[in-house]
Amino acid sequence: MKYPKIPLAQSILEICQQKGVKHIVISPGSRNAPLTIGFTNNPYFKCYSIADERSAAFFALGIAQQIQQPVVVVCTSGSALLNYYPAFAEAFYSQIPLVVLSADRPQHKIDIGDGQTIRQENVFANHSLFNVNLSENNSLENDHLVQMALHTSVAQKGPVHINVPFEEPLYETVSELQVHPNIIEFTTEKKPFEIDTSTLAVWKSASKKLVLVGELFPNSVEQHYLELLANDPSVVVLTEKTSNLHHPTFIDQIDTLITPFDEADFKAFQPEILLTFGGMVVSKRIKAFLRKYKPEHHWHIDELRAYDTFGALTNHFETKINVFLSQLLNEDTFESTYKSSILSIWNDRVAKHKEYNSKIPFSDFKVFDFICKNLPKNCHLQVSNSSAIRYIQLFDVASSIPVFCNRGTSGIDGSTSTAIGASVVNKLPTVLITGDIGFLYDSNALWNNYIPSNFKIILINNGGGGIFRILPGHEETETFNTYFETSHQLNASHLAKMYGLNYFKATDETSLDQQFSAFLAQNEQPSILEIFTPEKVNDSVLLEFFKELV
Ligand SMILES: Cc1ncc(C[n+]2csc(CCOP(=O)(O)OP(=O)(O)O)c2C)c(N)n1
Repeated sequence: MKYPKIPLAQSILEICQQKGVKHIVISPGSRNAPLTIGFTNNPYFKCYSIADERSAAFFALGIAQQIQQPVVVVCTSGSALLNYYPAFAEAFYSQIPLVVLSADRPQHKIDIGDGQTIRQENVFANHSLFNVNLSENNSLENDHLVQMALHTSVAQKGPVHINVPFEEPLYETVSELQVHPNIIEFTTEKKPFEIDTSTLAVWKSASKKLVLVGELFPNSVEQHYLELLANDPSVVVLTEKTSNLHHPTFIDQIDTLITPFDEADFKAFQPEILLTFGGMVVSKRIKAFLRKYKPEHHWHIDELRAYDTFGALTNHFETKINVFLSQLLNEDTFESTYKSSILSIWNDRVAKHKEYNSKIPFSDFKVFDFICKNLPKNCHLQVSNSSAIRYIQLFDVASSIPVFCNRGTSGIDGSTSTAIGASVVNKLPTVLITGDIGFLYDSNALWNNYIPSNFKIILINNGGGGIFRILPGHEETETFNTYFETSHQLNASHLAKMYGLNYFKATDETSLDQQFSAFLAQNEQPSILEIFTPEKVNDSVLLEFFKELV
């Protein structure tokens, strides 16, 4: 086998292999040549070449999101590294183990006028769980730090940065490994958890308990506990599409339920206990409600972090969700009308929703209704920001379909790259639903040789950032069109042609119906279905929906 001659590079490669890191996403450059040569010459590693570092990092994020194991991105020195930042921040807030390996010049060559050189050390410090600045010579300390970084990305769930100085010559190789890093076995201490009797007493005595679930990996909670929650008349469970948690009595369309609420409804809905788990919550309305009508107790369950999202956090239970629920829940039920009264409102909303769907014109709303009804049951869904993920919340999605979205920072800068990364390691075919601005923003995602032939993009082209028409403050002015909506006449047909993707197009219900089945049936090449919706109709259809729910 061929190894890079530089011992520091050899050590890093050895450690990655011994620690089971498999997926390596490499962007081109010279300074990183020792790592690139090493990774690509070892068949143990699955290497990907992606030129655009912003896309490369989101692609890696998509892989790591699915396998929940560290994925390494490797780049050269200079601004290349800074292009990792959007995905790095997303990994931080979405708790995804992304490992950045950046090649650098030795420190004495920084800020002396050398080319392609910037201050790389600790450049992601604000969002990094662990920063390592290796020294040029191979050492025990370097080995230790690299392993600490990999370990931290898993144990603390998030991104880490390893900066590696290399001096020229960079391309020389040897046939024998010269280093044998000392591999450390990290033992993660499992903190025993025991629920205290006062918590149990509070839970038992409360008649209004609201469970709100944020972003969660599928199958994170045992079905038995979901049943116990579902059977308790004092418990209402609110989920989102990204919660990936399902039960017929859980309400998964939060905004549909609460948008029409008046003061009295909100007061009646105000919980005594708010129990939360999972990551980011999409619904702005539930946040506004709980910030105003604060629960007496807000308990959050997470082994690592608890955000005080509603300004009401009283307890952070640092344990696994299943462990906590196993100690909290039992077959006892309590007398309460909390759930039944909410479910009766909910059933009414469902009926009104159905009625509304049947009478509206072709629009984003109608299109999302169609897509959610017609998605294949055995796919994996990736959704972009921002109105796409909000629309999806308003419809039923089959429980067999896992849903993911970059909600850590809610960026529009990497949804397509993330979806492609996820599709590469996913057993299920991946479908991305995206808006036009997000799609155009990340069009370099398609500059990628690894897109599976059954990967599909549903692109909803409403001529700009449709979200801004929905948000308060929308006025039909030139300033709005130019600076908020960024209105345009572009379409994806040329990009599809350039990147060798099948292209389908729909402009109304009939063509959508016809094109959708053709789009799904075709698996020889990745495909785009671009659906053109009327820019100026979409917002009124959505706003009217909320009005007609009452
Ligand atoms: C990197 C980044 N820049 C800007 C924003 C602000 N932003 C949120 S949504 C959006 C427009 C999205 O438009 P599009 O992708 O067409 O989706 P639509 O809202 O029309 O569904 C923008 C610019 C962001 N979230 N991320």
